[in-house]
Amino acid sequence: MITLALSKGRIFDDTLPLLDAAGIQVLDDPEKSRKLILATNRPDVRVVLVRASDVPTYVEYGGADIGITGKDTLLEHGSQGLYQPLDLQIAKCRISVAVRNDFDYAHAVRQGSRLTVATKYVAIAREFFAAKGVHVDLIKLYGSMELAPLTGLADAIVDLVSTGNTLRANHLIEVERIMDISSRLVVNQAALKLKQAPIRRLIDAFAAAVAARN
Ligand code: PRT
Ligand code: MG
Repeated sequence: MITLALSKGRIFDDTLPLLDAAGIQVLDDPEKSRKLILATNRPDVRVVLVRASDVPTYVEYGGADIGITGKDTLLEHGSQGLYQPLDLQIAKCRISVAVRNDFDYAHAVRQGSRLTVATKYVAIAREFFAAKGVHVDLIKLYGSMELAPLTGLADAIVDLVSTGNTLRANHLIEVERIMDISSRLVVNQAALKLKQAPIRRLIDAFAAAVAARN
C-alpha cells in the first residue's frame, strides 16, 4: 500500500489531473465527504487528507509514504529527512511583501526605519529582511494577514499572492517579490527503499504528466 498525503483545496484540486495521468482516480470528493482516508481505483494506493502545513510531518515520520506540499511550507517548516524528487509546478504563486497603498515602503527602507511585519512565514521573512539589512519586528499570524496593515497591527505583511485580487480588495500593494512558489513531491526516505519499485513508478508517472503539460 502506498499512502499519499494531500491537503484539501487547491493542492488537492491541482493534483487530481496528475494522478489521473498516472492512472489513479480518487473515489471520494473531499468537499462532499468527511472522510480523511480516500480510496482510489488502485487497491494499492490511498490518499490521506491533512492540514497543508502537516504534510511534511506526515511524510517525514512515515504516516504517509509520499506527499505534495508547497515550497513555502517546506522552507518555513523545514524539510529534513524528505526526499524531494520533483517540482510539480502546481498551486503556483509567489511570496511577497505588501503594504497599504498609502505607505511609502521604499522611503521607510531608505531611511533605515524599523518595520513591523506580520506573517505566517516568520522564518522566510526573517531571512529575507536580514539579507536586505532591514530591521524588522516580526508578528506571527495564522491567517488573514491582509488585515494587519489595515488595523495598524503592522506596517507590512509577507504573504502568498497569486492573482493579487485579495491585496487589491484590501487596498494593499505588493512592493517586493521574495520568491516564486510551487508544490513539490516529497517522499519518505525509508519508504523509498522499502517500496522502491511502486514509488519510482509513481514519481516517473508524475514527471511525465508535468512534462506533458509544460
Ligand atoms: O491548512 P493551513 O492553514 O495550514 O494551510 P493553508 O491554508 O495555507 O492551505 P491552502 O490550501 O490555502 O494552501 C496550500 C498551498 O497552496 C500553499 O502552501 C501554497 O503553496 C499554495 N498556494 C498557491 C496558495 C495560493 N496559491 C494562494 N493564493 N496558498 C494560499 N493562497 C492565498 C494567499 O495566502 C492569499 O490569502 O490566497 C490569497 C491570495 O490569492 P489571490 O489570488 O487573491 O492573490
Ligand atoms: Mg487555509
